[in-house]
Amino acid sequence: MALAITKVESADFVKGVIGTDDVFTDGVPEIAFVGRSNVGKSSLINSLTGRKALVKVGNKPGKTTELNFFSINNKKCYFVDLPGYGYAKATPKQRGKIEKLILWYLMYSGAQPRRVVIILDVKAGLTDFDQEMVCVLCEQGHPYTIVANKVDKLNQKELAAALKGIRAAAGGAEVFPYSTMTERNKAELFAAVVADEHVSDE
Ligand SMILES: Nc1nc2c(ncn2[C@@H]2O[C@H](COP(=O)(O)OP(=O)(O)OP(=O)(O)O)[C@@H](O)[C@H]2O)c(=O)[nH]1
Ligand SMILES: [Mg+2]
Repeated sequence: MALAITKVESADFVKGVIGTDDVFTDGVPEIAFVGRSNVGKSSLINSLTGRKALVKVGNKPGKTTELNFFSINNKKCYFVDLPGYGYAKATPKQRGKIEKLILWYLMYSGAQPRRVVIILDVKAGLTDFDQEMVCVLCEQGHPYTIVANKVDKLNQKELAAALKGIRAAAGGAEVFPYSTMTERNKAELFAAVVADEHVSDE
């Protein structure tokens, strides 16, 4: 069934989690946001919730090391902001820890996210770990949508070429071009990701 959320009325930080927790199994549907460090995960959550500063943006890349839960409309659903992977300045140990936490969340935490949003920088395309993410999501049967963010950085021709490359690499997955700066097509993205209007499940 589609989530009955057509508009965000409230958005509140609940908690940051790094291991087993009731929040994974409390029956509140989850929408998870994953992607490389700095691609705009937190900006996307701010954009979709219409809050400028619900989640801190950009000031300390690689500093988020927890799974951060936000309650939307008094626990109609959670948005889960995941730590970014592949942060260039992180040590291999820090990077390994974050990758493990993300994989643990998707495979063993007991969470059944309604949808996982994989965010990319449209200029960078799908990286190796993004591809691994796609494989894990397929294996786990978690529905996902790829958002190619920061389209404001490309002209029309560059954008068409970049999206073609991403779609080819993504093997038929839904790829949604977006910019948290212009917020063009926000209503469509909201419908696809939050209201899940394209899903006609049991
Ligand atoms: N040009 C452009 N910049 C963007 C866009 N979205 C986010 N940014 C910028 O990209 C930087 C990173 O944004 P964040 O939202 O903090 O990215 P993140 O993925 O949450 O980063 P981590 O939490 O470090 O993993 C910030 O400087 C944002 O202002 C966009 O659509 N276009
Ligand atoms: Mg962030």
